[in-house]
Amino acid sequence: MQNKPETNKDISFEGFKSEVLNDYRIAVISRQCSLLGRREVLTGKAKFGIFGDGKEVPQLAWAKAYKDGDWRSGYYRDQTFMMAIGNLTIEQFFAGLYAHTDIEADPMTAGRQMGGHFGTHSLDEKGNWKDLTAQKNSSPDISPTASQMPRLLGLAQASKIFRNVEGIDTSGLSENGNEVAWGTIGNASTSEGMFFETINAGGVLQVPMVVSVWDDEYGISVHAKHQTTKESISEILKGYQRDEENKGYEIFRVDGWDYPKLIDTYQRAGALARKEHTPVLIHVLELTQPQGHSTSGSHERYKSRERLDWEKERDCNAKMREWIIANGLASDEELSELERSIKKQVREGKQKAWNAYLAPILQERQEVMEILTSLASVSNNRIFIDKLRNALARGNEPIRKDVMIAARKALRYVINEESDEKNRLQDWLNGYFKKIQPKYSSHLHSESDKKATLVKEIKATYDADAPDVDGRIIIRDNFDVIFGENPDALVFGEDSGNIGDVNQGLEGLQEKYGKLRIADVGIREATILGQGIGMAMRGLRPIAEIQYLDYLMYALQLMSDDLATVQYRTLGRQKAPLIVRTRGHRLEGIWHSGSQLGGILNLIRGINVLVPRNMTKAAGFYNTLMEGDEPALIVECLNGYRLKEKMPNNIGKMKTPIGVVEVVKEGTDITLVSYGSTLRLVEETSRELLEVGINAEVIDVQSLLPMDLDHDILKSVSKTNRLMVIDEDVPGGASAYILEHILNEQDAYNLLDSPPRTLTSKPHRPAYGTDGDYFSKPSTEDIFEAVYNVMHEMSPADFPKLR
Ligand SMILES: Cc1ncc(C[n+]2csc(CCOP(=O)(O)OP(=O)(O)O)c2C)c(N)n1
Ligand SMILES: [Mg+2]
Repeated sequence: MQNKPETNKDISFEGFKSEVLNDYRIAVISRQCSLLGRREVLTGKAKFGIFGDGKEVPQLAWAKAYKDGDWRSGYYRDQTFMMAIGNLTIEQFFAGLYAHTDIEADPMTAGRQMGGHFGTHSLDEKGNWKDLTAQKNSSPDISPTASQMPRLLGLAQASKIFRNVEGIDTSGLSENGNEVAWGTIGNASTSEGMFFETINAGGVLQVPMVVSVWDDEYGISVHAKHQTTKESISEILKGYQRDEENKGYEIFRVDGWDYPKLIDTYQRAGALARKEHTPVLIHVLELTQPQGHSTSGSHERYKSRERLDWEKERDCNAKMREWIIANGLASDEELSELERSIKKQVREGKQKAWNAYLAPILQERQEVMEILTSLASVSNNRIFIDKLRNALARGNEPIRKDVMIAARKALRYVINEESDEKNRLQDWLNGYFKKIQPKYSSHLHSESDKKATLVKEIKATYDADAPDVDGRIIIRDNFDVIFGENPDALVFGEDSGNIGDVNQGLEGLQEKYGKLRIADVGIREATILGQGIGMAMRGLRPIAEIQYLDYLMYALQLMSDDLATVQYRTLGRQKAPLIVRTRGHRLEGIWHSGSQLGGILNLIRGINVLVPRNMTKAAGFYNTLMEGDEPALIVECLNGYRLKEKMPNNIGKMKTPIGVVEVVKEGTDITLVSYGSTLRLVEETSRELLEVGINAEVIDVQSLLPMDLDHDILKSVSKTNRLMVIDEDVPGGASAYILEHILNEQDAYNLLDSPPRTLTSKPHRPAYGTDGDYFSKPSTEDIFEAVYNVMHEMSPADFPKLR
């Protein structure tokens, strides 16, 4: 057996043969799923299909090198791999395609993501860790191409931390850091900046990651000549190849149809990464797309006849079939028989998945039809209700939307009627929303008993002679306690290690806790974020530091697309309780005083956004988050590190509650709502306002997401009947977000005696220098005059025009 893969040397011929045939079986099942999957979309049963056809064989080889405890971060072509590691059945494949909302039927995403987005369960339904070392793990896929790369870096780095940091309880999480993180990416997606950023960072960090590039020469219709210099990613990454003098990558090139060589390559890559923590790149060439890119179009439109013929000839499954016959492992007839039986198996699996998907909806439809029948019998609008009922009855394959349309529209025909049947319909609808809406909306935040908002407040306490210290001392000493008490906690960012961050909030901690836990990293915000996501998914407690809020923009796409959706897109079966630490608000100039919170808030629903006004509050937030299981962004006040605060005597213990506001000054005339650095100005102004007889109540929001769960702002407005929201974001930014919450969520409108106002910065970026700041952002004079004007409008006699 000339071509027999080396790694299988010690198994018998029969054993080898059956392993090969089993692989071929999986390849054919996967292909058949792709073929039928496309048909399901074209006949309207599923909405969209993107499949793994043409990429089957390398994934079989990869699966052989994949061990329990390993992690995947890949993309939509990986169905064969998921099947080969035993994590995707035929029924589950189709359940995902149909958007079956039952997590048992579609364990990948409970119908929330289109098919082809894979993942495994790290948590049980209560949010407790499963034994990750006893299962094959996959992080949950997302659609933006290359966004799987930064997370891959973190998944791999976790192994390095588990292997090299003392004192971490690794049970159920790691076996001495032996786990490899395997990434996959399409050839075209390597054009993304995040790919290159991750490759560079992986080489610097020397972490066990193996990146496979599935190269089919295309990215939808765009050929490699428009994507990649020299049309070859391994060619241009040659400089990363390690040698005697320098660490780097091991780079392999292998054809995607060459089964024995693929097995050999993946075994070598896995061993290298696992043992030495050397990163590896495998460029898998000559792959194809038998059905084109996705169900959205046909590749005949943009591929030449020659290319299409070439793809037919290079089809990896066909090549594997030839190889099996040429090596005497099975005959043509035997394989044909196998293929026939698989076709039947896939057809049956598909039908089972469809029936299971449809069954609850048919039941729900039945309920509505019965209610509508009886409603029609007592209604004056019988004809119209019957019409709705009959339309609903007609379809063989109803969806929930059809059921809802009939039920909700029917209600309109009985607006002016009273009957038991109408009550029944109303009850049914209300009950239905209660039951069904969570299938589409639950788990934006954790629903476990470690939910961040469940962590109880512990106020900072003080000795009678508590000294005033710089704010940064409080944050530093608090981090000291966090790292002392939590061996699994670590922080990394630009300048975070050696000098202990640009404001010395981590001063001296690297010496104490080591370079792996208090780490300097390159200037690469997206992969700093990715490191955090990956490590948090594996059970560590990372704090990713982004030097300034202004530069969060580089990481924001991943916060939005990946971090914020982890719980949601897995129905709570994975989590990434990453803390993103940054500093912002007032300093100097366009890119060092940003406060772009409106944009941030609206992009990262699912992440807690915390804006403490001082370092004691900030420290308390870190302590709260360490006890919870949710991700968060903490924006410290950039101008607060040198301001004096009293030193609490319960550093490391105090906890700032999440979703709770604080009334920092009581008053009766108007409620002023603010946060962060601006809050200090509002507080200052509120004292000046007293001098002209205006007694304002000042509220620190401090937690923007979630916000004021107890509706304390409403309580304040019910007393003052006037409201102003003040911040340093642009008009329509975070102030509008806060106002919307107070008006819609808290229903404050009826309590107001004056129009609610916002006071914000100018719509442009803040100009440089003290005067630049003064004319760009709200000053105490601006706040004073704006509040005064509200009082003037209310009573010009008591408050004559100021200017
Ligand atoms: C950031 C981003 N841009 C565009 C898309 C739309 N899109 C989806 S797949 C794809 C092509 C990817 O090609 P390649 O990486 O070679 O993977 P292949 O599908 O060929 O396996 C594009 C442009 C996307 N999903 N994400
Ligand atoms: Mg491609």
